[in-house]
Amino acid sequence: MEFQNYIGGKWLKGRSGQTFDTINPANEEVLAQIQSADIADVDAAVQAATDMFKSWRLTPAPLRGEILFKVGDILKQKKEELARLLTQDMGKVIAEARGDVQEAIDMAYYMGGEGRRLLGYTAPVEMPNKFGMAVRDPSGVVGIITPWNFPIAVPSWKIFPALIAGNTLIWKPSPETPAISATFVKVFEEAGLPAGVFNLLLAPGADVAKALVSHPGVRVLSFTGSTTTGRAIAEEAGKLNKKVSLEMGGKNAIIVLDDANLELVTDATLWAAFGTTGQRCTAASRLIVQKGIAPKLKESLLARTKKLTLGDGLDPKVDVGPVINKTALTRIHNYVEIGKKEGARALVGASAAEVNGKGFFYAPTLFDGVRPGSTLEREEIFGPVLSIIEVDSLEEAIEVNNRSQYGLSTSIFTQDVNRAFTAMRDIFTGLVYINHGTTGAEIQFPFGGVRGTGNGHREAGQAGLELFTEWKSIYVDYSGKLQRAQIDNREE
Ligand code: UN1
Repeated sequence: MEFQNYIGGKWLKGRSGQTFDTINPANEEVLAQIQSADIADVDAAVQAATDMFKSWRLTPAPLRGEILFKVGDILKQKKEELARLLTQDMGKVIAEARGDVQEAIDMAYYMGGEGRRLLGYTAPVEMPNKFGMAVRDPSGVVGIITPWNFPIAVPSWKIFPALIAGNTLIWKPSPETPAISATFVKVFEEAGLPAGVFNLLLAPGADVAKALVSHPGVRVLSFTGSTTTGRAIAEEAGKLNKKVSLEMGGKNAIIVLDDANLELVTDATLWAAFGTTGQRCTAASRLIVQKGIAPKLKESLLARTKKLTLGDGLDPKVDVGPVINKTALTRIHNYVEIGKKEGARALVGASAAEVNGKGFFYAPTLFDGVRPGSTLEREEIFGPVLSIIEVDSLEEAIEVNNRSQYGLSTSIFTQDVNRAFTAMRDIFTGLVYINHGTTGAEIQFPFGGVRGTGNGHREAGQAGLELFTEWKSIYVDYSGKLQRAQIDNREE
């Protein structure tokens, strides 16, 4: 297979003349060859998006919505095909890959419906014979930079609201998942999205993304990825006065109180910690457990973790797929070694795993005796490693949770409604779950985090429109005379 860049409605070899490969992490075989874009392609893509903005912005939003509905329909038809390619491109198990595609289908229809809403508002004004309203304008040309862990779902949170609001865009997906990214773009082409509205650049390394970030023609940037990259983007974007949304690291916790349902907690924890091989922004990597239930919970988690089947995600019997690449394998193992040195005890896992002698597999790992403040407790590992931290009370659990430099998702298990509501009030993260693990956000609610996780923006839901629209307040004075706001029409 070969994939190319999509600029101004044409599939093109990159101007760099170079190619790179995408590897299936389950068997290390080359899945596809990719034509690599370079900086000149960034200029061409921004030019195409800029030219097309003039007419796309004026296309009535309900008609833009109809194209998005069509995208949703095609995604639905091709769900299985896309899911299989997604699994081969990045490794997640097939059931999760279907979920990844489903999230895009949900978003296509949700934002398609926004074509007949995109609500602004009117409000009373203080002068007679005057009218006031606030409407949403598109922001302009948008640059979208996304990671490999949700190669369809996460881009969808950005692409669909950007398009429905009348923006044009350039998408630079992760070089780890170019095959599924290009295949996704083909769906928009098939749905009849006009040429130049949606442009795709595929490239390894940071040059193309950097050129996109600093390009004067790009007004808005939406980024999901590492904290280091996100901060660098924000600095550059700040200098250029761009609007930028960042969605970065997490160190999500599941809090378990003594009265929790043990079986439910075990199911939910395994899913949140080891689903997607721990490579979710929302993955649970800390288990903050009240001391009374800790021995039983450890026992049940240990027994169930040992039973997890690792392997190629296309095999429906497999629970845990590979991690994305060799570098990830090494990084995860380094963290495990640091954890041991800092005195935590590995109950299971703690090494790379052997699966047919191929692929990048790491054994799901449980660490006991993890101290608040230690490396395992603080840093995002982005792999199948769960750290167990024991606490005495709900208050202590919340304190440990909120001390994290990140603040994306926290869940709590308790059957006591008073404690559940206390937790809802006092947990400071963008997502809070009661009696469910840390993952599983639905697209109609805002997604994002506080502290080091983000920079105050939210994706998805109605909140997801904010980045891609500019409020325009319009006043119409039909009195035929000068009426000064705050001054005229007053008694004093
Ligand atoms: C991510 O964690 O990287 O909430 C995105 C979930 C998915 C999306 C997760 N709907 O787990």
